[in-house]
Amino acid sequence: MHDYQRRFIEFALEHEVLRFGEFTLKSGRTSPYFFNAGAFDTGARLSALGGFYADAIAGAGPEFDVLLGPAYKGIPLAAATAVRLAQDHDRDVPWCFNRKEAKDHGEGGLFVGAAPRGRLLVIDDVITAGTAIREVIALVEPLDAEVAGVVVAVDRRERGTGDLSAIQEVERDHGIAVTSIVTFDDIIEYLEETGRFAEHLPAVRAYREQYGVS
Ligand code: OMP
Repeated sequence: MHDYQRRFIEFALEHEVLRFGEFTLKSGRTSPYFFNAGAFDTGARLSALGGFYADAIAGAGPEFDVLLGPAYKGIPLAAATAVRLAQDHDRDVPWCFNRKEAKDHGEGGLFVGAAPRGRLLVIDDVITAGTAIREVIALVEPLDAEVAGVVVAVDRRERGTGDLSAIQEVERDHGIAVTSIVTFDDIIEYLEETGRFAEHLPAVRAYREQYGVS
């Protein structure tokens, strides 16, 4: 694990964005942990989060033309990432987001901000079973654009429909590179290293055993 990944986990724990307990996921699975990006709920926290995404993109992200933040949760994430790419990495990149419902007056359309053309880099919070990310791929299909990559804060590394992780399935089916700031394995490594939240470790390990990919 890199130092910035450890700092990210500590930052998420400090603001209770990453919590341990019992949570029902969108997929119906009962998880011993949950990452709620919406809990980065002040300007400074959102800016710091954007800084982690920007660092991940600058470090390992694919080539892209426009950042796309899928509604709703991806919108502030893409905005904060664009700001920090400009501030910290001297990269002033165009960014846009979609509406959930197309607007038929004013400027109209489904997208707001820069025109979603060319290679899009999707900024999202978490990938579990891959449902949300497949919706974004479908959204982009009619456009003169392609999803070149996806950056998420947490890759939960859970199996999708088969033995591969949801992310591996997306990479295989769509040829899209997926980058994450941290994975579930990094979170477990952090717990093991520090001894923090030791009481949750058995449930966390059991969950990886049941739903994780090796
Ligand atoms: P999938 O669509 O199954 O990949 O689930 C991803 C979505 O689940 C995210 O965009 C979140 O809305 C939500 N989620 C979290 O935010 N944090 C988690 O730790 C787990 C989930 C989830 O429900 O799986």
